[in-house]
Amino acid sequence: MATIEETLVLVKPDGVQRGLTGEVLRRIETKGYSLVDIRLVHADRALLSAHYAEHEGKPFYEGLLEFMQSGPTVAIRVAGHRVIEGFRSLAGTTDPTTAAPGTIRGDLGRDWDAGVLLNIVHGSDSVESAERELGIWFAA
Ligand code: DAT
Ligand code: MG
Repeated sequence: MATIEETLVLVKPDGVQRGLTGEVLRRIETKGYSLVDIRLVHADRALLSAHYAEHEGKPFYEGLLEFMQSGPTVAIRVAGHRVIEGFRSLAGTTDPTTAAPGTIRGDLGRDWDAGVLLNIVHGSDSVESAERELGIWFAA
């Protein structure tokens, strides 16, 4: 039997500002995953440059860090078998304009011409990313 995985889900500042935190939590819970920990974080540049290290140097990087500092983020530790790929499936693909209907990004997101894609949620993409990111957002 596989061990229970944990993943980091973020309701990003656009999702929090639009009042979608409850809707994201509802989708996680109705899928059957467990909420293990949750906190509201107003992220600073140091936290975000650690979280988004893989994207440093990309054209959208500065805009992404600026947007992520524009308001509070809700960080959630979520547990369940195969929850890492399961939440990525619930979230949908990166671009909300073309993300499949039925997904969080497909149902709730759109293009706002913001320079960076505003897509409501983040979900870790691998076991290694999840461990690293949970350590960043849930540091003591
Ligand atoms: P994901 O969040 O689906 O894992 P990612 O890790 O490639 O996507 O990118 C991180 C975030 O950066 C993404 O949620 C939105 C933004 N982003 C990615 N690619 C972008 C692009 N080409 N233009 C603008 N913003 C982008
Ligand atoms: Mg990613």
